[in-house]
Amino acid sequence: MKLRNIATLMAGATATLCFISMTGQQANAGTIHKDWNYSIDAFNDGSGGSAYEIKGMAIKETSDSIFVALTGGTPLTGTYASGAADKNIGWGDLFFNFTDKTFKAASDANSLFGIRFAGTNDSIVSSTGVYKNVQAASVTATNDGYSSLKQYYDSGWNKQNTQGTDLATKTDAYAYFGEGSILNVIGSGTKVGDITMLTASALSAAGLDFSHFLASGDQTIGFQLNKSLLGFGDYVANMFLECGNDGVALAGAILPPAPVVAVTHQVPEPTGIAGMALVALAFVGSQLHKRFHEKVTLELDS
Ligand SMILES: [Ca+2]
Ligand SMILES: [Ca+2]
Ligand SMILES: [Ca+2]
Repeated sequence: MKLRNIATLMAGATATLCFISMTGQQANAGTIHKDWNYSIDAFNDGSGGSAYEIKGMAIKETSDSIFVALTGGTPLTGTYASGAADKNIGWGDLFFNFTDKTFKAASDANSLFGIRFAGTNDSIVSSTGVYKNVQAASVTATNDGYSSLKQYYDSGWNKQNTQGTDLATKTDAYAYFGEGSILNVIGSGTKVGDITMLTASALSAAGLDFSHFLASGDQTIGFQLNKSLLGFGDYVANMFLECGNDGVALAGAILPPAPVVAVTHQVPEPTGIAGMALVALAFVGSQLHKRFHEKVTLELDS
């Protein structure tokens, strides 16, 4: 049975499901397989050949970590390209948008999270890691790439699942990204922490299995980060190559952190109306988190 994406599961639990509101329609959700949430990209929309062909993205959440994996034909250090300023075209940076805004609007508001995972790419920020308050920038011009998303599509690369199964059509892509510049690296932001790159065997041990979708690329890249470095709730994550020759997006949700409600005998009991309000707030918070978690678990089990 094809399970619905967590973002879709959360539609009833949250007032604003950003993905649906942005695209104006129900997300064509990805698939949960062995605790990973997958978005499988078109296998024939990588302009320039197999070295620029993304096949999919997957994300897994544990109690304290987020695992990310990308697969396709592009090595982590990129591939030789005579037309690029640095003679190399590689992966762009990964973005997380937890807002209910489009990608461009969230970028303009410095509201994105960004992860630079490719240490040799043309990201504007100087080191790999996780960044908050991010505004995105485009490096397609110095990577022999497309001047706009419209130019990419007008060149004949509009295929089914163009930005993965979660952002499947050109119409959806335009609604989310706009038709203008392909913003594919972190332009500015505040670094909040590092990532840990993972080997293929570590990814397999964590349950990653692109072969289940016949989507194993020659290059599979994965990393892990502390969950506390990111936001929580519904998100859209996405990545474009430095040239804009291919891109993929994935919709999902990260559970909110559990509220701290433990009160020991050493802590004076709250007194008065303010204290009672605090206790009530803690109780409501714990119940909401419990219901949130039960709902996701029930839906995934069904
Ligand atoms: Ca592709
Ligand atoms: Ca480059
Ligand atoms: Ca694509």
